[in-house]
Amino acid sequence: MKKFAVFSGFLGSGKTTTMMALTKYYAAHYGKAAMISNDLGEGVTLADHRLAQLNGVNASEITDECICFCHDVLTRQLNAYYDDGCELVISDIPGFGVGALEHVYHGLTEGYPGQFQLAPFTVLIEPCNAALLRSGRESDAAYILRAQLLEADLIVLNKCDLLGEEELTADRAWLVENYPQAEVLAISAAKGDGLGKLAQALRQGEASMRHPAIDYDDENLQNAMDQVTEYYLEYHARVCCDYFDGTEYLKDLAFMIQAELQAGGFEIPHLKLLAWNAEGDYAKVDLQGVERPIETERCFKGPCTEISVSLNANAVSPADKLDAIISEAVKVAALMHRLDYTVFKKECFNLGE
Ligand SMILES: Nc1nc2c(ncn2[C@@H]2O[C@H](COP(=O)(O)OP(=O)(O)OP(=O)(O)O)[C@@H](O)[C@H]2O)c(=O)[nH]1
Ligand SMILES: [Mg+2]
Repeated sequence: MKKFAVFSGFLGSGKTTTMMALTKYYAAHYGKAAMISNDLGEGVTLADHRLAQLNGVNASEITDECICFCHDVLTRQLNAYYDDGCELVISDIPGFGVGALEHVYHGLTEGYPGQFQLAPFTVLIEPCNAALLRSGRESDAAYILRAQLLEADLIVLNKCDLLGEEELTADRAWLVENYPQAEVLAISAAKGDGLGKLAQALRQGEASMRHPAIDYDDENLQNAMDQVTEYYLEYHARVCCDYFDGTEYLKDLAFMIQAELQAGGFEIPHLKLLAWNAEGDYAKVDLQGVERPIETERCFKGPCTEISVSLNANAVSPADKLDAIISEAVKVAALMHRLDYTVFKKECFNLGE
């Protein structure tokens, strides 16, 4: 079996967490599987890919370009995995993902007929965004979420550990009623709930290869993309004396970025802060909105003397403002924790360009 699945979904819906959990689950229950992290940063190692590596997942990355437009690179990576005995490969998609059904699934079918079996086109959604859609409130985010779900053969309601039984039933029923073309599954990637059903759906199901009625040139979509800045920063930090708490350092950094973005009236759909040391221990802190709490996915097991840091963000903010806010926060957090740091890579660009 040479199965390929694209995981689409809004920033922070849990694509990377689900791909990591599913790749491991699949390997434990069926056979070899692999995941690809895809994002637009040029010459960077994506935080998502580094996280997958730190978790021991069979993983690779495609950077610089969306897999929508580099089928040669994608097919080379897929074939290398299948030659290595993989049965299932999953990739996510950069930005908002809208259009991936057309560009990736239809593009591969036309350009490489019969080479790959395409799994149901999968779209993840998290509970707060299901609630946004159910509320009927209009926004750029609501527009994008609806466009994503229209492409879905399989809708995965993730983070169900955050929902009570009643809310879960209501969200699921709403998705089934409004997106009748798709199968709906509820999972918690973080807790590992529902992975068996998801693995089965990808193994046994097939892509419908529909052409949903989405206007990909719609100005709502272009407007939304024009407002988003992508940010990639990689640096190494070393404490000047003694040791420091690497997890608290990441939380302080996230807190300062959050406060400054909020003060400026900006929004941050997803900020990822990943730090690791030479022993392979790591910490991960996420922020998914100026008004949401900072989440600590994992802490360092002990004190640190030096760490490598990968910061990736998508923010609704002009590029120069975001750069100024993050650069200042990194400087102040270093002073607070008595760190010397060296930046290796910084990239900051508008998603709509
Ligand atoms: N409570 C809970 N949190 C989750 C779950 N899955 C993911 N998360 C958290 O949600 C945040 C975002 O998860 P990611 O997997 O990074 O989301 P993503 O879709 O890959 O995000 P982008 O790469 O920005 O598009 C992280 O803090 C995860 O730990 C889940 O099942 N339950
Ligand atoms: Mg991700």
